[in-house]
Amino acid sequence: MSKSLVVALSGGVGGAKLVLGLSRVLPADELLVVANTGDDFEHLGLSICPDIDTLTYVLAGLDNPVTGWGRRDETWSFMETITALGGEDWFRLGDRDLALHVERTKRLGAGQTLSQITADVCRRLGVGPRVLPMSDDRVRTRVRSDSGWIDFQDYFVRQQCRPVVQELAFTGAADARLQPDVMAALGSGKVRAVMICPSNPFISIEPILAVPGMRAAIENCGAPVVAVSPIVGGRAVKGPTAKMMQELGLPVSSAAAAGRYDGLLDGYVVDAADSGDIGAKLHVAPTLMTTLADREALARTVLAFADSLT
Ligand code: FO1
Repeated sequence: MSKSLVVALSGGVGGAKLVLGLSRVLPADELLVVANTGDDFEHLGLSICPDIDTLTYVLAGLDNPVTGWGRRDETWSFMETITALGGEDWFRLGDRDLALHVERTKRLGAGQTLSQITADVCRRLGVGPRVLPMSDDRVRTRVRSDSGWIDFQDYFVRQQCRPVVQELAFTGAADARLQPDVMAALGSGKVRAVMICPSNPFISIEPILAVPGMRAAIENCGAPVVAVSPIVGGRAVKGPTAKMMQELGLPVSSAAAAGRYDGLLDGYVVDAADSGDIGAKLHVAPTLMTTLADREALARTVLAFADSLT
């Protein structure tokens, strides 16, 4: 039985860069993307799934290359009007992006699962690889700071990651069921590699690993597990990773980021500036992805590295 399936765990912007690279070097049916849903939230009465949408837009070539989230060629009439009406305008929803949230909210209300909706949206947008939520059940990342517990998007967007993070919680994770196609794929014996993409370990990867059964399914899938460090040269490429590590009392290093995956890794790809001992085989390579060529090159690197571990 050929082991050809690559299962990629990813959050939004950072992980999506490697996912795009993988999608350009693998046949569509050999890539399955497991998306974090801990960032999801209800806003203006809409169900919003930022990491699923970022991954979908990136794979569809519709992503906003400046922000990394939302769509390119957007218009903002809805937001302008929400502001004029005194509505909540801290979370910016472009007019085209808004249509997806409205349609998803309607379908969820009609009893469709997030997986069914995501699969249909991907089909309609011409996305080849499968993008699946880690679970169809509700999981929400929450942040405890000195003003108490706050929802993830309130922390990340409304408060621009200013609050000091004392603790993270993934509410609902303990009762969340592993998305069945993800479980089936990991149990199929056809997995070539599990890739942990360079998303924030705390807020994008740990919620995925917190779904009961996910860690065991990965450990028992019969394939190497390789992560790409989100830290380059002692700092995060973007987002609150480094700040969170400092606030959680961790060194801002690749080794500390890998420590969050405690024992799951067979291999770890770190940027030349970051190599240190982490108890898995190290592969030193440039991990900064600025261009499409960088994304493809890193994808080829991690695939070859994973293959070398079997
Ligand atoms: N991130 C921001 O920093 N500001 C925003 O206004 C914003 C809007 C937004 C709309 C749709 C969407 O899918 C993502 C959006 N994001 C925004 C990113 C979002 O906060 C994600 O959670 C991050 O990308 C982290 O994964």
